[in-house]
Amino acid sequence: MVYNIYNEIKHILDKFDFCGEYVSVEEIGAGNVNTTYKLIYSEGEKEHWYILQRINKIAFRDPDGLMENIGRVMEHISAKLDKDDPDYDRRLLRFIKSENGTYLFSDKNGYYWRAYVFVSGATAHNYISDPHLFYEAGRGFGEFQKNLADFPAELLHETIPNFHNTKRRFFDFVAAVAEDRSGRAREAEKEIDFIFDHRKMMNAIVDKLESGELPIRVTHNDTKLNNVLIDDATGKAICVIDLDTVMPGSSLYDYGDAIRYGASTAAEDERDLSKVSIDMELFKLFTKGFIEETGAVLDKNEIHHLPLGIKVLTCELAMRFLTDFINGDEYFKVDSPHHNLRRARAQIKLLTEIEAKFDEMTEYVDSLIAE
Ligand code: GN1
Ligand code: MG
Repeated sequence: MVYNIYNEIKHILDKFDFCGEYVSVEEIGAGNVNTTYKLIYSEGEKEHWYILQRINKIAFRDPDGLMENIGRVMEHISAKLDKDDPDYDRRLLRFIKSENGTYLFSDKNGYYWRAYVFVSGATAHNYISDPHLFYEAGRGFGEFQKNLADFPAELLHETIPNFHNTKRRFFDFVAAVAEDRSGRAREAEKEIDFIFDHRKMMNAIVDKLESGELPIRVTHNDTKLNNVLIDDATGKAICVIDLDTVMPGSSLYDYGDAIRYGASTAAEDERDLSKVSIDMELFKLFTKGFIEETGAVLDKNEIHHLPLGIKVLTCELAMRFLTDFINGDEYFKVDSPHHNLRRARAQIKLLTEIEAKFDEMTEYVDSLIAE
């Protein structure tokens, strides 16, 4: 098995400036879009660990712009960190140069690759083993938001145009249903109706951004639990990763997507819908960590509306999974032909639970707004 993976990537390895001799490769990560490998190299007694990633070319059409964004964001964040902190290096993504002098290599098949130093002694958790982890995730993503509060948004490329533009995504969804190119729409009639019924709610953030009620901020836009590394020794958030979608957006997106994924009582693709609900303790822990970090940079009305982000992002993801199911699984990695439909159903159930707790969530968030 290791042998096969090696064969898949061996033509890439000598394109990057890794230290020492190749030892091993392992595919890692639970990413639904890019493909990620962990590499081990050795130099005498010393081991060097790296991450190598193949960027999904359907999702990301402008890898150069994407890497330029990450470079700028890293530079901005590094200026805010304490250079004397022994963990300074572990708080940043350190990319490895490729043979062409940039941080990207494009192979014969048009795939783009990049590599960076593996952040040692830290874990990207897919599930919450200890509730405190989610408080730290809130702090980690909150700190990221805070550090970018003064970043000039106009410097960023839009790596996936209209990424959280639910109005545009709704049109894509309607077009997919109308075309029904894989003949799957009739299997998902109930779910399709649910999305139509939630259209107005789903547009609420875009409406508020358009009217100026909510400010545009530089946001991460993909704040799943496994996109913040937690230090194994201290249990503290150390580094936010997966920066491909850092773009102008809303703080509600980052907050909402993190709770959608992390405070759910079941996996994103759970089959048994009776297990899918929202864990209010986890919701509170993340919220506390997030507002502790961002309380001084977000405005009060924005904080008050944070729970709207949970509803909108859960609905958006239900719609994205459903669209991809109807289109024949073009975008997300799937384990079977019904995987995207299963994901959509789990998100719909989750949204129903979130709607039932919405007032309680808003009350809690309001209780944390500083006077
Ligand atoms: C994708 O690859 P990953 O798992 O970090 C997706 C997110 C979705 C998520 C759902 C660029 O993120 O938007 O919320 O799957 N990323 C992109 O699991 O589309
Ligand atoms: Mg990821």
